[in-house]
Amino acid sequence: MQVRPRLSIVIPAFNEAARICGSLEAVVRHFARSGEDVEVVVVDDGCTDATVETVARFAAERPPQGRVTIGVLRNGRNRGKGYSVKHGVLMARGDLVLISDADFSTPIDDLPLLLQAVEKEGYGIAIGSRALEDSRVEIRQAAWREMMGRGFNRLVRLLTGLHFRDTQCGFKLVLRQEVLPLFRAARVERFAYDVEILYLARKAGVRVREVPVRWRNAEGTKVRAWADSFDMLKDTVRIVLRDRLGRYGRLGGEPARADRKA
Ligand SMILES: Nc1nc2c(ncn2[C@@H]2O[C@H](COP(=O)(O)OP(=O)(O)O)[C@@H](O)[C@H]2O)c(=O)[nH]1
Ligand SMILES: [Mg+2]
Repeated sequence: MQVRPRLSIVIPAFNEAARICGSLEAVVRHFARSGEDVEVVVVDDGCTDATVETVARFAAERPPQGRVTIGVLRNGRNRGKGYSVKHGVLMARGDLVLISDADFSTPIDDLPLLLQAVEKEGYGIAIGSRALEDSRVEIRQAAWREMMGRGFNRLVRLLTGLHFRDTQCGFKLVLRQEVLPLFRAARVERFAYDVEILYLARKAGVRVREVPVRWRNAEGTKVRAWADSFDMLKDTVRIVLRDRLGRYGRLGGEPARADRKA
């Protein structure tokens, strides 16, 4: 069996047969020269297309280079991006976990920016951001998505008191040991999962750094304009209510401490 990787890459995937191979190729290329052990975990979120077969074929046919292993984790049915990321992070074996959308709109080459924050500056979480002065948005999202993104982030700041400019960028790096209690407590299964993790991070005292990254928006988004925006807002309100009602309990309680000793 492969030695425990330093880095796991969790990719939530819902019907990504058309977009996933280019992403996996870029990942393999990125690590080809480094020789480090990297584990890619594609989380099959109840795909009804050929995502799983496509990933399996890629993993089987890829000429061995570097030490990247590629596996698929299955949700059994469609549960949502948040559930998929949680499933992936809980099962990942690396000390560091990169969470990325299947289309890698933020290229893997920007990983060192996040590593700098977590490995060198001591943050538990580094989140890619498209909304900071130094962010490099080279291919923009559709105007309605940008507007929705800005509006949603404003509401998140208002409702939660968090200060981030862009909670929703699909490129985040976490220190697994520090975030395990957060992901264990997390309940949001769809697109507002990021808000919940950031909210719980503040509650648990896990330090978060927002890092400006590149964004070359890939076509083929599956986010639905109205239905998903409404869900995200509803879930954000629920996060705050759940917390007020004490439902998140003591983060970093017994299981997390036991983990830390392991
Ligand atoms: N739409 C959708 N995406 C999901 C789901 N579960 C996991 N995902 C993944 O979540 C990510 C969303 O990325 P994308 O559609 O490119 O969103 P965008 O870049 O924000 O427009 C992709 O990797 C999807 O495959 C789901 O149930 N619905
Ligand atoms: Mg995308």
